[in-house]
Amino acid sequence: MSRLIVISNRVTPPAPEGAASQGGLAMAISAALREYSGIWFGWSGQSTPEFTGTLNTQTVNGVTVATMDLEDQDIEEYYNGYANRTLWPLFHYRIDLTQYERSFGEGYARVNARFADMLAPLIEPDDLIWVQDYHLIPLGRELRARGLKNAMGFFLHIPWPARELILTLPRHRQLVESLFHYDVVGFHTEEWKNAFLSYVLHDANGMALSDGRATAFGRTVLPKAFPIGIDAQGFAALAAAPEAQESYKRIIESKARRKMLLGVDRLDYSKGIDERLLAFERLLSESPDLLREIFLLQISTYTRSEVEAYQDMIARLDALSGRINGAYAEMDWIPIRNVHRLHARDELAGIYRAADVALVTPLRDGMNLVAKEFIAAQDEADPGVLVLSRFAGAAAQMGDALIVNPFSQEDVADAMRRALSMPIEERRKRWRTLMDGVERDDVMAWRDSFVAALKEAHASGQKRRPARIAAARWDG
Ligand code: ADQ
Repeated sequence: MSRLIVISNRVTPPAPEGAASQGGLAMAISAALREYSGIWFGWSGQSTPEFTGTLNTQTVNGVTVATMDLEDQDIEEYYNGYANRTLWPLFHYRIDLTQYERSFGEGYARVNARFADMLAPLIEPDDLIWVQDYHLIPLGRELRARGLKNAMGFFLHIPWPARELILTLPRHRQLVESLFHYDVVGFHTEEWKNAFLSYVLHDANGMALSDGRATAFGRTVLPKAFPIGIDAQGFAALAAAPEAQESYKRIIESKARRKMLLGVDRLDYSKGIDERLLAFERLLSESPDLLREIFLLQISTYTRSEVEAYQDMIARLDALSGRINGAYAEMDWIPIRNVHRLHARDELAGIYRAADVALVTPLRDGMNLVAKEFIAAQDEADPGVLVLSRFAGAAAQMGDALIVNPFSQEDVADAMRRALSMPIEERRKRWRTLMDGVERDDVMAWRDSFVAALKEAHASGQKRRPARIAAARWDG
């Protein structure tokens, strides 16, 4: 069997069960690699004043991880710069927050070339190469320029934006052209894939072929939707295990028979946390009968602390929840529990299980794994209700959730009201359909369908590539 080489910006070795949680992407990659021999390659998360070019290799829980440190300037220009100040906000429709700086583009190109230099010697001809996410779009092109002819796929974990937005990016053509050096480019949904195709057809003079592939820039690629999932059975078992019982019991006791609405997010402007709190405030103001009967547990963890757009988010969230609590709290009831703690997986599973309603209301999200984890953690005899944004990729698969427009406080408040009073039969029926989908389209299915498409596209495509690939410029 071919080895699977997974490359992502950050490599976080698989955590032992129950340890502090990894992010969504890390969870998915650990699960994907567990059954394949191969390597997980990427940045260690550490920095050095100068780039050392040293590779650290270790095997953790059956997964071989190879990491390198980056230098301080790389982190500033590539990670905090092009990745998180340019591409992340742009791809999440926040051009007001998007920064376009030439030095960011140069750093992005330099780090992708470093990844290719360090990775290329580890690759064997039969290896399947699977590059993850927006940090590494040009990596395939860099590897091809170093002579690699392997099957090579790319998966984008965030939305692909509308073409009107991506046209604001200097050197957008170059970014898209890079994707045509892969055999397969994966997206979470048809919507993101179609947005990519729209650029290819209208702005790159490309064509969509009848077999699903697209041509442009003299090359052919297969763009395809592969919705990511979770380890559904593993997570469901975790939620029912004794370790999860502890957090479950703590919540049940502290609920004092009140109903709990739950939000769990990385603290990010794309997740719509402020808007959710405002919708909750609206619910309190419109439904006096619910006062003292409900509360919102909002768990949000701080990330990307070096990027300005994130720095005032905690203060804003604390001020907003403080204001709402000040207006509505009584001596023995607080409407919002505002928590910034990172929870262990089992603890989190117990919290999901104890919730009556989950509020997953991002303004824009590639998929959103919290929605799937919440469903997997429920007790089937008494399941909670999922309120889900139509702008999360997950909405394309989870139509039995209460689908809302997160920009409308009225819409979200109405959905909260409906969720809180939903009869048990309807809750069970909706949950069953959602759980069937979460189990069927799990992370193993995601991995297997991507790898199968990659093998097939590579075998049938065997691309004609020019012998020499011209050097790319990213300083525009
Ligand atoms: P993220 O933006 O990180 O992922 P998401 O898919 O919701 O978003 O994953 C978050 C993960 O972090 C979940 O597994 C969740 O359990 C965990 N988490 C969040 N807060 C936590 C806390 N306080 N304690 C413990 N764990 C916590 C990106 C994209 C998404 C896409 C994923 C996977 O932005 O759209 O779904 O990649 O492709």
